[in-house]
Amino acid sequence: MDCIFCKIIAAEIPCFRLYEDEDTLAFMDINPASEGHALVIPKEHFPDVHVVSDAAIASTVVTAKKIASAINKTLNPDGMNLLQCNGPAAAQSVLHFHMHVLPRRDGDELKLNWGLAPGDMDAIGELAERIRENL
Ligand code: DGP
Repeated sequence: MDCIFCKIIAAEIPCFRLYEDEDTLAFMDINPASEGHALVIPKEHFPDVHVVSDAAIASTVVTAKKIASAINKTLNPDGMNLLQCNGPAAAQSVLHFHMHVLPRRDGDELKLNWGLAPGDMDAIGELAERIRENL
């Protein structure tokens, strides 16, 4: 299947991996909307919330909580959004169900549909290591 996240799960393309269990994978977003932006996905492929299984969404949310906690310890942000997008108007760009874990800073003015811009891979990799230490 031509799905970038399925390829990440299969280790066909690299990622800054944070956590993995039988059902889910968490890794850093390479187009971060904020410092520490991470993604959590079910290993089973579902395009969006309308078709994801109850088991897959449940395990994804549990892993997102774990990742949010580790990011909180690592970066001590002022807030955090757990966000999930479906369809073009909601700016879903990857059709594999995923949750964004988005650390927030006071006054960062982050809006929905924030747009994709590549991050600094060295900084993202270094941050992934720090977050993993807090898992
Ligand atoms: P969404 O726009 O809600 O579908 O979010 C998809 C996110 O996935 C977006 O923030 C950018 C990120 N992304 C896209 N391709 C890759 C990739 O190859 N690796 C990683 N780590 N993130 C990716």
